[in-house]
Amino acid sequence: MQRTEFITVDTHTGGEPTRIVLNGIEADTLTGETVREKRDRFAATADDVRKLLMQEPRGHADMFGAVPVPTDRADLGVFFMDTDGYLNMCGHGLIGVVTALIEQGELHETPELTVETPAGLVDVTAEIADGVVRRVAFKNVDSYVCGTITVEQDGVPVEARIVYSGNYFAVVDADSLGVTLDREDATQCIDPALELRRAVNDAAPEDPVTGARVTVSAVELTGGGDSDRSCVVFADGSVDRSPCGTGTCARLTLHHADGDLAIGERVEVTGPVGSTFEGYISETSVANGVTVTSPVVSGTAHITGEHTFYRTDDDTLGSFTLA
Ligand code: PYC
Repeated sequence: MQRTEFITVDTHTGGEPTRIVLNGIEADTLTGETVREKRDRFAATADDVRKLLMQEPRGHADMFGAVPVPTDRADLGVFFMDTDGYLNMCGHGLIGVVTALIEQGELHETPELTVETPAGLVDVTAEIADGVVRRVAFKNVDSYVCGTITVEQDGVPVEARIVYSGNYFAVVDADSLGVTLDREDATQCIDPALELRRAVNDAAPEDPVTGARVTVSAVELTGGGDSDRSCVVFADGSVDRSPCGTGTCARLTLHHADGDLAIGERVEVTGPVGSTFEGYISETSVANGVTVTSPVVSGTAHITGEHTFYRTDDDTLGSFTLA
């Protein structure tokens, strides 16, 4: 019997998992100049490894992962994956990766670092005390509102605001999809959110900064009266247990565009299990006539365990999801 091993350290950030792959990936599946190129090479040649570590029986329907990679452009490179594919940027994942790598001694203990993601360079600040990372803040890539789109859902018009914040989000009021943001209703958000994402992507909105066709990867349901509650649905129906890092950036960018959030003003966003991220807009600029924000979001992650996963050649079942 032949056995391949994959070593991971797992974290949760406000309840949302990140399985961080430390060892086992073949170097020739990670070639490329940029982290985006390395991710694309991995996706083309080793997607079975993503499925092995994200899907059942080693993962589960809401598993999330990150692969740290070397880079000359920053202190660290990292790309992100889920049960369905890959995201260009992930806030909860980045907080998890930085926390785990510093606490495990894999990354030099430093309060300031730059991380290259497929979406671009992200500045990270870690609060460290006695070798424990208490909080991680990241200044995201440029974020901006792409526009508003109205789609029909069950014969009713639903308004979605499209925002780029490292990933494209459709931000929608939970009421308009007929769901609540109560914790016990979180899974009821999945189907209406996926239907909305399909409808928005069929309408193919255009990115006002790059001119590219937008593909929304995540739907952020908002609401909750006075507090900023959120529930983010992504991949093929994963619900982010955390308030979602890039989703929080989308939220801040919308608040700023609506004149509800001044530069430097802080907002706390609460996710489906009650965990919170804090964020603010640090500065703005203009690109192609569009106001672009630099959102900063912070949160806390914890290591949940270390794993050595096996792939043996006599185990022919393969990886699967039961959605
Ligand atoms: O934290 O940015 C985030 C994220 C995206 C998808 C899941 N989490």
